[in-house]
Amino acid sequence: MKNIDAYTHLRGESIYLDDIPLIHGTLFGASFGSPVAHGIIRHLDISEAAALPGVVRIFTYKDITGENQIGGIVPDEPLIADHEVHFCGMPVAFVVADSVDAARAAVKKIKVTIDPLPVITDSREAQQLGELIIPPRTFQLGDTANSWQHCTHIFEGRADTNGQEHLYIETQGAYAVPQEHNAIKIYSSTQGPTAVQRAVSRVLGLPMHLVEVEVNRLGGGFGGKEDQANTWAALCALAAHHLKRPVKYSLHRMEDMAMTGKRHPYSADFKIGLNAELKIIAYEATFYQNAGAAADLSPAVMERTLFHCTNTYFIPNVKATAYSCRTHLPPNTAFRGFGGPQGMFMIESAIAKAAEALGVEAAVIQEKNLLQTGDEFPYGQIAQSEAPDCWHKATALYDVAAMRKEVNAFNAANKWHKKGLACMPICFGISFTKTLMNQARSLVHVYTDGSVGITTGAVEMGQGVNTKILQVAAQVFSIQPEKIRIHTTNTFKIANTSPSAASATADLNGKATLMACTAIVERLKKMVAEEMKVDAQSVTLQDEYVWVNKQKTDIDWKSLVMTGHIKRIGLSEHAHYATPEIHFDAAKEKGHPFAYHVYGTALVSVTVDCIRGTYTVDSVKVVHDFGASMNTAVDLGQIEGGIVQGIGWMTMEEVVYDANGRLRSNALSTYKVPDIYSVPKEIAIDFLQTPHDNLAIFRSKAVGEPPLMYGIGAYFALRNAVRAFNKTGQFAFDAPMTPEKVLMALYATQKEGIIESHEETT
Ligand code: LUZ
Ligand code: MOS
Repeated sequence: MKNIDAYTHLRGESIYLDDIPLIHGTLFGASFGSPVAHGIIRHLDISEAAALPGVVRIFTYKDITGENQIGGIVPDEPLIADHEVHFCGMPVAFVVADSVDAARAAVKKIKVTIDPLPVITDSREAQQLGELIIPPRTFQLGDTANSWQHCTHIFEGRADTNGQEHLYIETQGAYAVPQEHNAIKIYSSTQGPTAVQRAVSRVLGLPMHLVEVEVNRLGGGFGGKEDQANTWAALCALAAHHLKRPVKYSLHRMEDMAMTGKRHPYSADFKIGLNAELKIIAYEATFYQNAGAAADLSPAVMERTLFHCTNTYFIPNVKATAYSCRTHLPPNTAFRGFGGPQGMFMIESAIAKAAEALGVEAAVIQEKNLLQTGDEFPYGQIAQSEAPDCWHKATALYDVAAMRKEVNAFNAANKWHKKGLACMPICFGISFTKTLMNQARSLVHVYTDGSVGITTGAVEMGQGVNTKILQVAAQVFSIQPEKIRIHTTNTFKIANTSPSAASATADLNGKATLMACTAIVERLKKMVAEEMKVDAQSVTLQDEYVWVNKQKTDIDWKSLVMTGHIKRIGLSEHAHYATPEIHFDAAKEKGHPFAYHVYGTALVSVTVDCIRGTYTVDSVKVVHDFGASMNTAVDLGQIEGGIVQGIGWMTMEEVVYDANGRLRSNALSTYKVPDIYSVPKEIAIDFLQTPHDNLAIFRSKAVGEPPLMYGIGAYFALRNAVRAFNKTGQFAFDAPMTPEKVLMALYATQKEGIIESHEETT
């Protein structure tokens, strides 16, 4: 089934925040962000701005009627700066005017005097100063300290990953409309309608039942709108609440880039020990997460780094520690993979370091250490592993031996162009790591004309979740998709939703929908069975008709529904689903946090121009564990997009802050994302249908985040290509591998690498 949004997307008829018809009297907001990353506010002068034509009012923290606080996990983030600023772009004032232009013109006339304080942008520096968001955490398996003596080879090193701009095509925004009795309705471009509801309720000092949040769809989220849509919603709501007029704020691209957090940069130290057969015996890692100026989701992101620090390998002795470090960057936040990719990059760097020193292909080490069913993760869960199947199918299907031969032949024949190949196996845990978040609800109404309306907590952001939920209902009711409509996500219809995140939205909301639809069907079947004096088991729905004992009757869906209504059978249901089996003990750092894992293997090959440092990704060939895909078109799109986004993070996307904490890569002229010319020339995806039972909706495994991590292979493929040209030079494990860094690596010498490489002890 094709994506149900394809038709309106293609015609430009899909409705995003900025397409909502405006109510008469609507005003427009714009945020004045701090020009300084850290300092004390001495004086705020809004007089000139307030006097401009069209300006209605300028709000500051003094206007907040509730609490000046939007922090979720840790209450450490004021909505509007009061006396101190903690990052460039932190809201200091909110202008409301009768036009967008007037609001932005006024922002330019606001003057603030700030006494500057020292600015920290580096996570290691913050850690040394004791600037931690939460106490560090350590995951442990076996005993690393007593393992090193059993290792034949030991390598130590450092690896770094940079941030990533979400670059959702639709920027952040909100539209707040006051209602009677002080209630407020907010249209928000958010992945988390309940998160917005909570933040607005807190800032305005209103109970949650007076705060309605509605979402039609987003033009992308990628994690950037899991927590950080709250700010704009709360600012608009505050103004609307005071002025009793609708207030809208849709951010410009440069405002969005400067004011919102990104993927967390990480720095890590690693130590890896292998025996003579190249089995990894021990692995230690220390992660320094750059959280930015407030907690936001950083503690949860840090936790997922620990969960994924051994990627798809079994290592009997592991010790991984992570620090969430407070700096003066905009608070970094969720981004597809949620800390997992950073953890996985570090172990892949450790393996690459070992492979390079030992003169073997990294693939040899990777293959020998793949996670098997029954192996234990460092957090105590026992693996149901599809890793070997994915790996062996990929290497056979795409003939990795032939690919490697081709690369070697090319490199022997070409002096100024080199090819590189890397294998990238992945493993990603599906469920929110916070167990309580793994619940969802669905509200299903069947109308007397046989049409069906469904509301869930799922937010459609282009990932196709509504298509999958619709498929669930169509299958249970056995009716045509055209008879079903998925309604907007709304906090007054579905309460206490988890954000659409963690790849889990289709599973959670799909299962709730499955339960709701099944309950309605069961009631209708029982009615038919009683009427016909047959067993309820013998009544089925098929092809829009009621069947009894496998015989088609003349009762079609519509008459079934109408009869149900006449007989006063409930045609609506609200169902609640909570993922079974999962638990986690944070004191012991052990448990069974994930409903299941998704596996896969990618083969990535690249060609580097050794004069210019430029490169192309020739191919990405994947075998991916889908369980049993319920929609191959939607899933294919997710995989292709994930791969390209992952490659972008690892290669060309470079977030640059200067020492004063100001974003320099603040527009698309300076921040480069993959375009049609830089995407892989070939992407091949094999759908591995894995037979084991799982907790996914219709056994169709979650597909949102896992494929992003195939992109990590691009970094190591580039590294291999560079090393085919420069066999002795030392260069750091430092992503992204931009053309500049490739060029420097191509000509790095043994002594003076880009950063000095750490000595190996063998
Ligand atoms: N968000 C969240 C996530 O709150 N918890 C998670 O575990 C998670 N995982 C991936 C992406 N977003
Ligand atoms: Mo996400 S990183 O699943 O919002």
